[in-house]
Amino acid sequence: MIKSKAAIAWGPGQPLSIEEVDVMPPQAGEVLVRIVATGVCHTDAFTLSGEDPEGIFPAILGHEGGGVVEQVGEGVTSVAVGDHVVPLYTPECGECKFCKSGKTNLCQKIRETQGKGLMPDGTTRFYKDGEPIFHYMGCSTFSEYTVLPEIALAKVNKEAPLDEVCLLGCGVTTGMGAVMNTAKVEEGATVAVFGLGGVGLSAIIGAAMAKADRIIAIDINESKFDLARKLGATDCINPKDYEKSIQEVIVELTDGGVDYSFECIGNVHTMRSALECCHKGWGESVIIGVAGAGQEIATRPFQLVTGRVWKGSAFGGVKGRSELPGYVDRYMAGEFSLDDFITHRMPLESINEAFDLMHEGKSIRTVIEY
Ligand code: NAD
Ligand code: DAO
Ligand code: ZN
Ligand code: ZN
Repeated sequence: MIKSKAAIAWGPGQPLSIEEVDVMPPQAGEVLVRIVATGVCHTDAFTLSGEDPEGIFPAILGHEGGGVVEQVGEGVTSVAVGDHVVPLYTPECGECKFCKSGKTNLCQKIRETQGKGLMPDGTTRFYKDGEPIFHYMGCSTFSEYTVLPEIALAKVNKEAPLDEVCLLGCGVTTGMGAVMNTAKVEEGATVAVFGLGGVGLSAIIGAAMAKADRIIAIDINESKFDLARKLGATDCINPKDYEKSIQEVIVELTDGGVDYSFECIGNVHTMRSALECCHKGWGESVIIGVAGAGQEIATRPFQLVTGRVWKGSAFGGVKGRSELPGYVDRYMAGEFSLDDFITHRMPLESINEAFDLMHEGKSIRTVIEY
């Protein structure tokens, strides 16, 4: 057992509390990881708010990390002490029906226990004064030391700076992957991106890499527009500037609608706008944002009858162990930048400030450095 500094979420709506926790040793098939850095994602805030139907407390949140393997449990063969790793909330076992299907990245091998905040054997590795603390999304990167199943670790290039490629553990891979894997945007396409946080801006990077002709960026916070343009947006639109609906505005701007749209907000109304701004006959809309518990999407079915396609994407459709290391290598080769995303850096002790900055719309990503 070791001691670890961690930010504990004791309950919904409460600030995180920085405390020392006990971390139990990795069991068979598990790995102890020292987290070097972690991003703070909107989904952490969503769970902390109490809106997340899967939210369990007390828990150690965080799922956008980069770290170093400290110790391996019995039978672990694919990573070794000293390896650099990115934790995966979407693992890849390679042997379940989902992994073998070749159709999805949603490995289900440890889904049941992960959803309950537990390791695959049904227990937790975190304790505070003898009381169990739950894991979060199988990652819990808001603890300096965390334990993950081997199948939930991507081994990445040791040359890659962990305080930057940690962002590939969620937001950046999600946005880029949704464009390149889920939608498969092609050269010359017209694209609309709703929401210009870490995920939406990454979708813009993906669309620019795919050589989309026109990339329309939509947000109600205009302070995001400069960076969106720098990353490749050709048009930036604030829906509040128009009397008519944003879908009508986009349909008019694009001679009938976009080829692809991406909802990167988590709002069921903008999900509808994203679908309805797509071109009749072929436009595809990808939902990436996570909506609150119990919320439902709506549109007129005729929107789909007339050829628009509505789909969703988790972690950009990326298979973490086999494909994420390639994203890290592409970053190292200079194909895209992560610097622009990191608007703030701070120690774990200041993590509540990172949540405030996100809520105030002042950050893209804050990186917590241990
Ligand atoms: P973020 O909070 O940094 O960004 C959201 C952006 O949406 C902000 O710029 C905000 O100003 C804008 N926005 C809010 N309401 C709007 C509106 N009505 N119209 C236009 N713009 C509006 O969030 P993020 O970290 O980029 O995450 C975005 C969403 O993606 C969240 O819902 C998050 O939970 C989800 N997410 C999903 C996955 C996945 O795998 N599907 C992965 C990561 C994050
Ligand atoms: O396999 O049923 C499942 C769930 C997999 C989790 C995928 C979560 C994607 C969206 C959550 C936001 C991620 C930060
Ligand atoms: Zn995330
Ligand atoms: Zn699997």
